[in-house]
Amino acid sequence: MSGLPLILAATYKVRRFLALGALSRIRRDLIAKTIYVLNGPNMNLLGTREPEKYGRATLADVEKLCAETAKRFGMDVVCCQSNKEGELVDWIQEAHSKKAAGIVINPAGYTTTSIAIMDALLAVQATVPAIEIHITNIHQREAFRHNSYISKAAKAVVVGFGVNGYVLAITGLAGLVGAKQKR
Ligand code: DHK
Repeated sequence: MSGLPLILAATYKVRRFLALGALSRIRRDLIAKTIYVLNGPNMNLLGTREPEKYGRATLADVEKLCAETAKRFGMDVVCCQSNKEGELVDWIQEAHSKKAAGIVINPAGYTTTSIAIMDALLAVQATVPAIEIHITNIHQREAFRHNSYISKAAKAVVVGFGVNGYVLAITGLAGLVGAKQKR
């Protein structure tokens, strides 16, 4: 091939290459990429609260860890903490209305009592999967901590890894929604 046909073929290849690039960018944008990281009551006291159980990392440290982990997958986080049950329910509904990729939730003291949080997670589970995380191994602790309402609505549960559990939960969630780790 020479002359004009060669130039036309080259132009076609370049345009096809650019179009495929644009398509893959659009597809990337269509994949939900925000993870809601929700922490329940007393998690604002992390760092000073029973450090022999919960460690010395603060909530700010945990949220930074979550943001860094999500970034590895091209994702981002919205981090919220509340001592109020209804506020956690509101954020679960917000995650749904904002089309978040998923929720990582440490319901803390509401784990064993909150039908409202369980119901909210069940209401959105078809499009917004939730991963439940506990810093401590709740099954090794007092019997009243063993029964989690939240587990009935969670896709998966991470317990006992300390604050690294948040890294595992986000990594698991990213895999679940098909996000690929960036180099
Ligand atoms: C945190 C809490 O605040 C407790 O109420 C749970 C959980 C355990 C945790 O291990 O992160 O029982």
